[in-house]
Amino acid sequence: MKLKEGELAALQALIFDVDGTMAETEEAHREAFNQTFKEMGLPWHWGQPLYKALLEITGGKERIRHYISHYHPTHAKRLLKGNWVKTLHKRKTARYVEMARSGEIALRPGVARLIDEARAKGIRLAIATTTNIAPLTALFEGTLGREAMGWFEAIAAGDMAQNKKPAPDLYQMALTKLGLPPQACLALEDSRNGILSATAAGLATVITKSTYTQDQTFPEAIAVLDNLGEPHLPFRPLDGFQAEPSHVTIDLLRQWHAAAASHWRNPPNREPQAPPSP
Ligand code: XBP
Ligand code: MG
Repeated sequence: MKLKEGELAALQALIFDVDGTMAETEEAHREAFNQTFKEMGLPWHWGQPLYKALLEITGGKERIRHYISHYHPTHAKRLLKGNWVKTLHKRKTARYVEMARSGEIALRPGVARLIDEARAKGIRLAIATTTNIAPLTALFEGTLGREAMGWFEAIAAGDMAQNKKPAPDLYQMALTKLGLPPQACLALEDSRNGILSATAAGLATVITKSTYTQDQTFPEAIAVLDNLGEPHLPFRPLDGFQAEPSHVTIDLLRQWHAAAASHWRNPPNREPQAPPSP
């Protein structure tokens, strides 16, 4: 679908991040990493402060490689050789999948409700996540049900793209699969790497901060909230964002999306146009 320059596109799709946005998954990922280190006889343990720093690197394999290079440089040559990291990560994924499938990770407030409303109102759904398909499928099996994978028309996950977040690749892949321009979509994210990725793909982004991203700032976001809220549990606006406490509905997202679009068309600090040459 091609839009004319500056044309306002109605909201047609939501693109969800998964880890941190749909569910607070990172403690389960961390636990799965630590269990795997133990199982493989490694004297490593990722506590929360260290894991927070390591989350700067998206993707499990990339995170392990970064940890080895920066925290165990003398072993790096040996450990980074061949498929050792891949094997470790495969075992970690199996552990995480077990936890997620068992239902021990809950969706965050408002996520299931908003997905239901989007489906009922014909708003299309997509996913852009750095985690791989197996953890994503397991999370859905443990929460929304196995059929939920079919509700998302476009899934861009983990190793499907060459570059993980903050690169735009995963969001660009989701947009290509949807066949929509970024102006017709909204991204839902929880992290700095996530919003950088979405913004670089041209998407307006709503942030719901997660456990590990509380002290991150999101000047690019069209809204920053503690969560999506429920009718009985309103969201709290954060980072100076002005809104009546409420729960995020499709109508509210449409309003924010339209306001963001008019802002893009008339940016407040636009450079003065150069006068036409005589
Ligand atoms: C989430 C991640 C993921 C998980 C681990 O980032 O970085 O890598 O921590 O997943 P985002 P895998 O929410 O920005 O997509 O081990 O499956 O790679
Ligand atoms: Mg995330």
